[in-house]
Amino acid sequence: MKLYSRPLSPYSSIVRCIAYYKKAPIKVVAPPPGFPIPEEFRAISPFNRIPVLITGSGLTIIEASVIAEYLEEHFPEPSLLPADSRDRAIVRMTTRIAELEILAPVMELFELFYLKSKDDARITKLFKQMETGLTELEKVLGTGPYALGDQMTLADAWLTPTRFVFNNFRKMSGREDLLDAFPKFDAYQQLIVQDSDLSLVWYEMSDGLKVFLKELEPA
Ligand SMILES: N[C@@H](CCC(=O)N[C@@H](CS)C(=O)NCC(=O)O)C(=O)O
Repeated sequence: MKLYSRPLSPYSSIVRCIAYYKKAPIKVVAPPPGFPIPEEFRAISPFNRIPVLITGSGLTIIEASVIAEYLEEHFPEPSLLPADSRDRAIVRMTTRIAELEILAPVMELFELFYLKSKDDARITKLFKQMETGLTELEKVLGTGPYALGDQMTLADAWLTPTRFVFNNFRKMSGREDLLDAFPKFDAYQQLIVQDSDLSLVWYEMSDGLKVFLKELEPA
């Protein structure tokens, strides 16, 4: 299997968390260099995005949540879903909240700040959506060692990159106090760095961020 990924891409990082945890025999490869990803990559990824998983039988799978479920089914051990259906629902709700209510608005806000957008109505709406997502997330987070308790789950794969982006997002948005109202999510960084697979992805993202920021510097 082959995974198209970049170290800093949050959606790719989710998949790498899962692949590392399961010790899945997946070759991690980069799409062609450049931001945005060059058009030639569309021959591999129909929407020109990463992550993309190419399975052993040659199936192209896109969308991090679909790749995550595929890997969970294809490499069932060690499992990233609890045995109990109620607990599985909580894991899945947490991943969806991270994806749709936190990561999605934050990624759009990154773009709007980068473009110095004056669309204040859209910015306010996205912040509100993100804060509602964080409020719901805060209710389910425990005290560790993983997001939802004793065992690593798909929730940790989603929350590791999600938590990572907030360090830079706080600076970029000028909202350093952004996570003060969400102490468990804020402290989740300390849990991540204690786990070998999650911390590996965290440090890959840190290195990727350094490279990205350097590339943004004027020559
Ligand atoms: N909904 C998609 C989102 C994937 C996505 O937005 N990927 C970004 C990188 S994190 C991307 O490939 N953007 C295009 C680019 O960088 O040119 C998923 O879950 O996989």
